[in-house]
Formats: sequence, C-alpha cells, structure tokens
Amino acid sequence: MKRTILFLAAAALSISASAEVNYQTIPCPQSIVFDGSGKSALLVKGQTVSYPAENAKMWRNALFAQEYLGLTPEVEKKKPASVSLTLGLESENPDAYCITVGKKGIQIQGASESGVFYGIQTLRKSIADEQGDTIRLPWATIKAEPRFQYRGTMLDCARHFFPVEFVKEFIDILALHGVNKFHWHLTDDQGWRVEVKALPELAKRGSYRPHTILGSNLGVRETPPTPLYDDTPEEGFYTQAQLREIVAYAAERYITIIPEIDLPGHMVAALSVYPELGCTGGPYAVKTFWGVDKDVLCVGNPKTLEFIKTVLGEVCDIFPSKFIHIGGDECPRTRWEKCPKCQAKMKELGVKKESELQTYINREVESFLASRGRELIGWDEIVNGGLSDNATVMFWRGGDGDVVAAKQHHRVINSNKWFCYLDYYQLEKRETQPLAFTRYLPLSKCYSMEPVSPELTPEESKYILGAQCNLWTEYVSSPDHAEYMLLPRLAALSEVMWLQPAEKDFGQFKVRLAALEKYYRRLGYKYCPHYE
Ligand code: TNX
Repeated sequence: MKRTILFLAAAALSISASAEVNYQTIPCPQSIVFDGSGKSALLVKGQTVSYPAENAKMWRNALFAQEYLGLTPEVEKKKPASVSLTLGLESENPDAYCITVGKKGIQIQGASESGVFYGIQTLRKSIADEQGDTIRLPWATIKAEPRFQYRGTMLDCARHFFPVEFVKEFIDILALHGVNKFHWHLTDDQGWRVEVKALPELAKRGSYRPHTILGSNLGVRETPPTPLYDDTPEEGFYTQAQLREIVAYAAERYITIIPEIDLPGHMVAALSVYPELGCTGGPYAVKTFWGVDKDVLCVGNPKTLEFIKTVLGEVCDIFPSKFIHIGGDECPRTRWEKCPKCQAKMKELGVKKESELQTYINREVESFLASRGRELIGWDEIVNGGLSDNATVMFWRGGDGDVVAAKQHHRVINSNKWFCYLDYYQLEKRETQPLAFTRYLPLSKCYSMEPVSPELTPEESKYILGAQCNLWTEYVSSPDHAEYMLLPRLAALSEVMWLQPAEKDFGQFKVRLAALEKYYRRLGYKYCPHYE
C-alpha cells in the first residue's frame, strides 16, 4: 500500500495553542493530506455525533466521542451529522481508520469498530491544545493503520498492588496510545493478587507482606543484619468481580487483558500458603526481598499440577483472552536437584536434566489451556524445552532469543529489555531520579527499537506479532510513580508499534510529544518532563 507522510514545514510545527490543528499526534497518522482549499470544518461542543443503528460497539464509540470531544450521540439519519462514525473502510487491517474533514463535516471511518475508536483517539489528541467550544479543523484526509497486531504493555501488580481505579486509568493511558494488549502480571514471590474461589486462603494470605526491603537489593544479601526493611505492610488482591469489571472496561477500549500466572518459579507467595507444593516443605513467607528465589513449585508432587489447573481454570473463566501467560522465567533448578519427588519424576519421564521438568510442566499446562480453547505465552526461557508450535514466546532477555524462536516457527512478542523495560532509569543522571532498576533506558533508545530482527527472512518475520513494554514495580509503589515511569516512554514505543521503520523520525516525534505532554497535563497524568 502506498503511504505518504506529509509533514508541515518546520516553522509550522512549533505552533502554539490555538494555531491551526495539524493532526500530527502520537502515534502519527501515516498520511495527512490537506486539500489545499484553506477551508475548515467546525467542531462545536454539543453538536451531534452519529453512529450506525443497532451496533452496540459503535454506540459505545459515540459515547467516547461524547466524553472526549463533547458531542451528543445520535443514531445515524439521512442528513449527515457534524461528526459521523462509520464502518466500511476498505483495509485488511481491522484497526485502520480514515478521518475525512471536508464539506460534509467530519467523518471517522474504520475498517472495524476498533479502527473508529483509534480515529476518535487521534482526533481527540489533535485538538488537545484547543480551548473553547468551537474548534476549527482544516479540511484534510488523515489515514492510519498499525504496523503490528500485538501492541502490548505490561503492569506488574504483584510487587506492588495498584488499586482498581488506577488500573482503569492505566488502561485509559494505553488506549490513548493505541495499545491493544494489557499484559497483567498478577502473581510473584512478593504477592498473589488474584482471588481463586476454590483456594480462598491463597489471595487472602498470599497477598500480604509485612514489610519490604529499603532501597535496591543489588549487591545486598538477603539475610540480616543487612538489608534494612521498611515497616509498611503491602497488601491487596483483586476479587473476581473486580477482575471481570476491569476486563469489561478494557474490552470497551479494544484492549485484551492477558493475565499472567508466573510458574513454576516466582511462586513463593503461593508456597507461603501451600508449603506442601514446594520441594522442602517450607515454611515459606511472602518475599520481602527482590530477585530470583530458589524456592519454586515441586514438579514431582502431583498436587502441584492439580493446583495449577485449579488456578488456571478460574483464570480462564475470568479472562476471555485467547492468550494466557504462564511466565516460565527465572526458575532455578537447585531444589529439583535435591528433591526425591522431582528426581523420581525425572526417572518416570525418562529424562536426565532437571530443565526437562519445566518442559514437562509447560506441556501439561499447554494441553490444559488447549482444552479450554486457549494458547500459552511464556517468557523466552520456555524456548529451551520442546515447545509445541502453538506456544508464543515473549522475548525479554536480549541476545538472539527472538531469532531462535521465530526460526523455530514460534510466534514472538518482542519485549527486549534493552528497549522495553520501563523500570530502568530514563535519565542518565540517576541521582535526579527516584530509585529504579540500575539500568538506563532513555526515550531515544525506546524510539529506536526495531522489533523485527534483520536476521529474519520475510517469511520468518511474520512470526513477530509485535512489541510490548513492561513496567516492573519493585521500586514503583504509587500510581504517580508508575505514570512517571510509563510516560513518555510509552509514547515512543507506541510509534514503534504503529509506524513502519521509514515512517519514524525522532526529531519530529519530539515536536509532537511536546503537544501530547500538554494533554497529559490536562488529564492530570504524571510524566517525566525531560528527554534523552
Ligand atoms: C526480570 S523479565 C524479571 C522480573 C523483574 C525484572 C526487573 C522477567 C521475565 N523477569 O521478575 O521484575 O527483571 O527488571
């Protein structure tokens, strides 16, 4: 498909408030063509926005237009409304949209309802700077479609618990940036955050820790007298009713929630409630220290698989997502090497290496998920052991894990830590910043990410479904801080997800970002105001 990016002259880009709307926002539409007449359409608060009758999603889109643009929803009539939302845009990409501003007013047409939603978001961001009840929109045709079908962001609510209200705001922020997958990290060593009805004690007790290590754990040993701990309990979990409410909230915004139950490592919070599921039998306590723990699920104990199926069964009931994330990262084999049950299991399976126990668990979980019509995603460690073709790999460690997985014909989500880890410092002068994971990931580096490795053939490249940024929260305990780590790096990654490499331009992006930041301020979002 032919694409044009028509940027205005540099002088026009530094326009201030109330200058002409130029539709250049983030992610930037691929084509913005002004008709040259110099004429404008008026967007007037309170005017109507029409939507096709008997389409609940389009009605919901009209309500978004009401919320974001101040319009009044009305079922489509013969006479065109000042803004009309329509379907039928010809494109194979369901998220594609076209905004036409002209004689007949303003039309937002999508290849599907999600495309219309993204068109509304673009219009909303384009006029973010405008004040007053009447906004002048120059006649133009604006077209866009995302490069990738998978455009993700992860939030870790296990290390710190974030309230339902913030999770919704987080989802709003994702929608504003054209993200369509919310990967929700719900369990870890430091907290279990999902209610499981068949195991009521799990969330009740597994979601509480009495204190947390102060400062970074890097180079610090876990045992006293170091480190020092705070005296603030961290607690909280989501009830199933809350989870369902959030799933629905996200779905209205064309965002699928992919829940993650991290296994067989990162399970100490669960072991603290069910010590018999660990190789040593415990006792265990919800971790108050960060890092990789050697206590993991005992694969030799048949109760472990029963436990996993109970949990995942309820998770599948709550989350309609095709993909279910099972973690699989950072699972030391230390306990398995010494555990009689695990060693007996290895004999039974006829395998020699402890790593095969994880392969075994992965396969069992995969077939359980398949029986529920679901597919497995795991962190790239799962590549190491005989996956079925159907498994999707979330590449995070850097190195060549993405290439290896794609060449094996696994679908891959590129979440390379060197470009996508939002828990790293965004400014080089670390002392000016709140404590973060020691590494450095500036905005420019996020923007430079290319999710498809040049080592892949065009055929293999099709296995790269998209990209995802991750907000781990060892050092992030408040909503404001989470937003600060997320913004504006999410804006950079949203262009990685939406634009073709040749369409990206960091200089232009920064100009557009200055405008988007004004909108962040109006919406009350915290963000890092400096760029590197
Ligand atoms: C590695 S990424 C982890 C997380 C940490 C993160 C900190 C991954 C699959 N595991 O448990 O929170 O690093 O950056």
